[in-house]
Amino acid sequence: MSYTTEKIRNILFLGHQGSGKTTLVETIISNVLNQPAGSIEKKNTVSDFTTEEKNRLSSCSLTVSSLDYNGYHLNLLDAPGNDDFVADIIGVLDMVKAAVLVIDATKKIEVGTVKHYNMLKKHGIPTFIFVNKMDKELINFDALLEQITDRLGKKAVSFVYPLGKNENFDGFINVISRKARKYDGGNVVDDIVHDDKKEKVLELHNALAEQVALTDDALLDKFFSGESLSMEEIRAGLHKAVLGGEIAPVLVGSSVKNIGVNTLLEMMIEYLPNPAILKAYVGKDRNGHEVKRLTDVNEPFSAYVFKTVFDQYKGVTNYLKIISGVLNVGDEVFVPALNNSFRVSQMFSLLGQKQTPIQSAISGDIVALVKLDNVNTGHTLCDKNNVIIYPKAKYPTIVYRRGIRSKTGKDDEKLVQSLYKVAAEDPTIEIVRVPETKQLLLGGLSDSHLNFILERVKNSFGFEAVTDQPQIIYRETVKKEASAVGRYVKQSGGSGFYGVVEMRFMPSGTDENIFVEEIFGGTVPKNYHPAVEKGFFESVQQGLLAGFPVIGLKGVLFDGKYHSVDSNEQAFRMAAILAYKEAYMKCGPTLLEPIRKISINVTNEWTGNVMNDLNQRRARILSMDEKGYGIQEIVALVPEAELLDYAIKLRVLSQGSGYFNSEFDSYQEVPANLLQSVISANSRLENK
Ligand SMILES: Nc1nc2c(ncn2[C@@H]2O[C@H](COP(=O)(O)OP(=O)(O)OP(=O)(O)O)[C@@H](O)[C@H]2O)c(=O)[nH]1
Ligand SMILES: [Mg+2]
Repeated sequence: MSYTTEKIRNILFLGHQGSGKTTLVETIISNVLNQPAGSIEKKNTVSDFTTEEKNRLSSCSLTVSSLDYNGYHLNLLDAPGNDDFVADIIGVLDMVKAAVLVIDATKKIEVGTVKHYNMLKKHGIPTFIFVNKMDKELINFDALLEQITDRLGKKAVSFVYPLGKNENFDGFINVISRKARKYDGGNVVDDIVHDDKKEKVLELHNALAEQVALTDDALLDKFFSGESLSMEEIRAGLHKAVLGGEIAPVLVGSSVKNIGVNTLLEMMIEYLPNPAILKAYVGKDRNGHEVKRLTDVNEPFSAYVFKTVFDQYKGVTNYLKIISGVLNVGDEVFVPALNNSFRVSQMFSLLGQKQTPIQSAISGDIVALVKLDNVNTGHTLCDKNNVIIYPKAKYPTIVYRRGIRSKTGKDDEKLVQSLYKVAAEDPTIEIVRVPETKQLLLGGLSDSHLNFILERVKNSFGFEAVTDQPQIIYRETVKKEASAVGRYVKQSGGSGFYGVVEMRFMPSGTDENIFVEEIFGGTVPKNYHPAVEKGFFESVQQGLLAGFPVIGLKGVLFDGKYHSVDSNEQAFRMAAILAYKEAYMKCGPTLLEPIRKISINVTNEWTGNVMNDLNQRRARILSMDEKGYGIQEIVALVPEAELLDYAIKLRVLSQGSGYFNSEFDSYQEVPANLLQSVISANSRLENK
């Protein structure tokens, strides 16, 4: 290996869907490797190589492209802009400390732009803003710059000023050096700064110098005494400010016309951090004590798996960031989560789907390992004698579920196996078989997210699925007390059955079902009480209102009769079941529905929409808090039945900016006006 940790640059490309991230990365690769650039339309880019990406003309998965350039080692991470695949971004936010936020100049600031920028800010990731598609028509750069600083904050400072007009966009003035660069066919040439632009460029230069001065007291004095800062002072100050996250430099260009891309590349290398300067990564040892690792080859080996990819031919590939130490082919690595060690037989450097074998990797680098059974996103790999476990990234909770069956009706088991393989790629996908209903549920973030998973299963394994509405698991309970006699008497020759019980049924006052006996004088002998109890607990598995399990019922055995020859446990069990059946409908039974606690994050402008809609979903608002960055958090209790389509609806209501988490809260009574319709739609009893 010809580079050190200091020469590595791990750079994450984020931005709204379609802003041009993949095309930009493609152009950088083409410039560095001196090969023709592929295009989204021709479906031949390095980053978008899966069938699903080619079908959609859009990235569905984060890809890594590693390049050697002028002694530097670049790992470019092209993220999908579509929210369905946000897990891929969340996985790397703690691993990569440099980013480029790509903006489509014609669309300006979009929802995804703000969302991604906030993520980068929250994780303290130094960021460049690349205004792409400058070759398109009707672009007003001054207005765009104003919108950028308005929506993303004053940290966004332009390093350049575009030249040429609209489709003739052909270069820019570097605000730092105040020199113009013009793209003349394939060549870049120096140009003069024309008079009409001089004033604007000076204004931007001064704004930039002021930002730099603000980072250092001595520079600030110099700046305000009217002295101009030297180029060296400006560059050093900018470097510090970018690393500290105080400035997000704005650059312009066109990915398809290859304008401004090399400037971006050079500036990323100059200003974005190298992994060696990162502060120590914190994890836990085997005993739960805090341990730290610097991004340093002399530290013990440790790495974090930030993404897992499945391919029907290659099997499972894990992408990992080497946090500390060195990893060599032949080394044994320990996976604390599995309490298992693996021998590394092969290691690869990545260029999209292309895997090039390598022998060794150093701290700070990003590489791929294959054939590590059960190793998955979020796992730490480490030296067995120096165990460290890094915290797993926090993924959104599952908010959208569908019932899944195989289309043929015969391949259910194979469908499930294939789903598990594909789902291993995505921490925001869940597959569960619901014990109560036996329904197989596929959970994710939205309908399009689940459709993507099913498309992948179809493309990889050939199994097609159909989806159904998830069945809601209601409960039943009672509101009144009633008693009944249960008689199970069969005495027709031979050994018979004789069991008679008198029982009271009433609300237990908790969610539990409780059985007690209050027998005086041995009317039901003690040895039969467990059989009565068994009959009671069997009965509550199915309420008689709509066939759902009963909760909160108390059964009291208070009287009965027995026969010295024919009584047995079976007879008393059956007698209890009969008493339950007799009394249940007299106890004022009702239906309980699952209530979920949801917390919604939405930008201020959509709060009104979201609140109006919640009111129509029988929601009870618990709190509403300003979370900073113009985001409100609304916490509410909402019946699960009202949330089945909420993941889709919230996107519409908030123009894609909102998201929510959800957890089970409690069971609550179905309102009287809805009871009959809920029973007829959901009853599991034979005669509804
Ligand atoms: N005119 C013009 N079109 C561009 C430019 N960059 C990208 N495009 C086009 O914009 C579309 C989207 O480009 P992508 O590179 O797929 O965008 P992306 O940000 O990777 O999109 P997602 O991965 O879906 O988030 C494609 O049709 C590109 O050809 C550019 O600089 N100028
Ligand atoms: Mg893309």
